[in-house]
Amino acid sequence: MSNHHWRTWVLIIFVIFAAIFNLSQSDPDSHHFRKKILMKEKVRRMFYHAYDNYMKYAFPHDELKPLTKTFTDSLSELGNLRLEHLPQNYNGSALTLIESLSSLLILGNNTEFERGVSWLSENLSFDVDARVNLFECNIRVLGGLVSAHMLAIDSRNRFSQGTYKNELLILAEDLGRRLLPAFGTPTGLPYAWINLKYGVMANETTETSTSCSGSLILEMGALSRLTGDPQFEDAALRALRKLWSLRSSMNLLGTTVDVVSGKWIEYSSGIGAGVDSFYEYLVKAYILFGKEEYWRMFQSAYVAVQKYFRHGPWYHEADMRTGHATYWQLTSLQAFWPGLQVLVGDIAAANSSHREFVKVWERFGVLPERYLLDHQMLHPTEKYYPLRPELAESTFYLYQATKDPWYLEVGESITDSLNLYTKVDGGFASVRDVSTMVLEDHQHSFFLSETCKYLYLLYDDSFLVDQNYVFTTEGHPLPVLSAWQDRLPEVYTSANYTFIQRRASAMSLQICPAMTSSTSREVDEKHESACHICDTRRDHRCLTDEDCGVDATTCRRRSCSIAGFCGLWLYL
Ligand code: DMJ
Repeated sequence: MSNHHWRTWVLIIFVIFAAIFNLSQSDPDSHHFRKKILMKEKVRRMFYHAYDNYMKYAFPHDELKPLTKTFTDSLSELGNLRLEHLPQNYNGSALTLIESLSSLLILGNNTEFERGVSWLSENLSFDVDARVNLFECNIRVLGGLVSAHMLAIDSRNRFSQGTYKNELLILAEDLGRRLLPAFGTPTGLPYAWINLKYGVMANETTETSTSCSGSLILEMGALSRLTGDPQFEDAALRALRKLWSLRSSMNLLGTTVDVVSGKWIEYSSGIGAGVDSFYEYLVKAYILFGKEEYWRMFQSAYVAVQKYFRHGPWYHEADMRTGHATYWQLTSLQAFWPGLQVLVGDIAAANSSHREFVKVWERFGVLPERYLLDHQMLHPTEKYYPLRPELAESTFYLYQATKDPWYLEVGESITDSLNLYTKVDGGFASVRDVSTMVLEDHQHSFFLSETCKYLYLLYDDSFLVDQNYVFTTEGHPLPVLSAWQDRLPEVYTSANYTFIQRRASAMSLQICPAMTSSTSREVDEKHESACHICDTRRDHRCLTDEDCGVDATTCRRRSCSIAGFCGLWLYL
């Protein structure tokens, strides 16, 4: 071949490569594919920075103090704001390791998972004189163990042949039995606190929260199904039923209740602290166990939330007796709500709330614990951000439901903020004050069980491919097994498609928030109605405004345009 020919061929090959390269640059799919790989690596590095530092400086204690590179035995401190009855001789339960197990598997690190399981099997004991919060211990420790056990025995053979002998389940059952005395109250509502060695302490407080007594059913139910001992599920279900029976005529619950008298102590509630996972567990228990009872409770509770707490994309708190708004505050914990709405198919509402949380995240760099909506300012004392997962969690669910690449960008911005503001040499530190970004010496275990996990799953969901899971409120996956279903929920059977549509859209029937008149602040009955009213003609064409319905998201009446289409909003 002549020199000239060579040059022509080189040029042709170059042009072809350049064209392919250019095509892949401009192809949005491959752009997102590359972004996912990049981000997945970023999140993986984040997880291991947190995990390795915990293992180096804190293990087998509970949590890492990343600034001083030391540890805290914090199980007894969780939810214990006044730091009462702290144990003297407690040396930790490897809390962060337990919380990391399912994340390790999702990241594909079977070896480290197996190493963790063997250490726990040989060393962990719950026979310790430690007073713990029932809710926290249930979601973090019991949930972590039960989930890891189920993942260890599933068909993917994650263990080197025959080395796993149900040790995590044995530990979980032992812990479950130590938690049971908490339910020994006249109402069946459990005490909020229990000593792992001695049971309920003398003069223990009888005040508990709605989430503490109403969100135990996933872990306790799973434990019963795995051990064949119904006591755990029975106790959790009895408590849940009792709590539900205490609802007001508006289907609202308060935030705290007395476990002996069954009387409400705090009548105001919302979807955040002290209540959040109650709603979450109703719908997730329905998915995991297929019991219609959970769905019925959820549906009524959800409609009440949309009606009395919702204000546009925001949710305020209200008094369970009157439905009147009490606190106009955004809290960081509320950011899980759009994720829950995705589970029930209420995507439009989920998306609009999620966007508002993202705006607040972007304004401060992270989500402040509490933000005063009526004054548009930070709460004077609750300015912290303890590495919470809720926004990442909702972002993951919304991406799963919509595949809208915008959510990948949100995940990127969350990841970048975490790396920028909270990463230190010894791990990831909580933010004490979001207005100054001063840090706190604490890496919470949920950073590994939830925050990193949901961010990772946003970019790599291969773990979810051949199995359906319900994620507990602490981010621990529980496989959805047909053997556990009372009856397979209709939403999961494809035979009756019309029914599925009806069921999915039952939640999409947006409920108009209960309007309060600005002067008397009395509930204006006129506005209390389901607000998704369809157009009278199915093709969205119209002759007059009367042919158009009411918009599901804004609750505003739609009007008929000059061109004869429904769709322009008439602001009432
Ligand atoms: C987690 O421990 C759980 O998600 C719980 O339900 C409330 N939130 C924290 C993390 O923010």
